[in-house]
Amino acid sequence: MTVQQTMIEEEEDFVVVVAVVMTEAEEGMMDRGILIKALMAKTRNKNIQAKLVFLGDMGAGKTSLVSRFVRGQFSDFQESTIGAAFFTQVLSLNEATIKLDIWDTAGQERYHSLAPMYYRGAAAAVVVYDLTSSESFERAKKWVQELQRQGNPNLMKFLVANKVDLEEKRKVGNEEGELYAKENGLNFLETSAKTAHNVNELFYEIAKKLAKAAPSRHTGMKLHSRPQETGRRFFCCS
Ligand SMILES: Nc1nc2c(ncn2[C@@H]2O[C@H](COP(=O)(O)OP(=O)(O)O)[C@@H](O)[C@H]2O)c(=O)[nH]1
Ligand SMILES: [Mg+2]
Repeated sequence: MTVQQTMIEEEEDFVVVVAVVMTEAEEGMMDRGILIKALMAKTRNKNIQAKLVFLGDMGAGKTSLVSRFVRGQFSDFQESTIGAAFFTQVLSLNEATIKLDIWDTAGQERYHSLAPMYYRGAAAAVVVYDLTSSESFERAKKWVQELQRQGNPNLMKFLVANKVDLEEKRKVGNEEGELYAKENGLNFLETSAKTAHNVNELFYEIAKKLAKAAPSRHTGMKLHSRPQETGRRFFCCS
């Protein structure tokens, strides 16, 4: 029995590799060209690479949400992020394979000037607040305003109320968050990085919306906004 690795498609740094396990008999019978064509037909869905940025007050749970999703872990003693942290995660949907480049920013004021670097090139932004803190919600609103003023107009925006496991300490009602999101054209979700409530849902919802927004016929596209001078904005397909 042999394992053949067949490169189906290459798009700069996004390569789809399919491993095929065949017996020797099958190997003898199988024409490699036919095999590759069959695999290509099977995997001919969209390959999308998208930049996703997490914004919000320090302590809201940005790193915990990303860590819960990417590593399946949660720590009650999560260290503060310095500057920003980068993660990648590949999500497979029926209609697309999405590689998310996730930027988890630090919430501290002293890093604020760095934020545009992260959200300007993003396809989607998640603004997180801690539902046990009204200040955190106010800070989230400031981030939303900044995105609306300076971000890409096509940027997909999500508002996330985190720490829903701390119901007894809740300061921001579900309706309050939902209403603000609705009025400002944001998608809204309440999550808990601690219990994992709605965490997968958040990332898959983002992925689904990105897949839907991407043009349907091409493969290997990148969902990053391009600088204004290129004359192309938001979805640019290489
Ligand atoms: N109870 C609870 N605590 C959380 C949750 N998410 C994060 N935390 C805690 O809140 C603190 C700040 O989290 P962190 O992810 O560092 O926030 P960030 O500054 O936004 O990245 C840490 O002590 C986490 O353990 C949650 O969903 N529930
Ligand atoms: Mg952090």
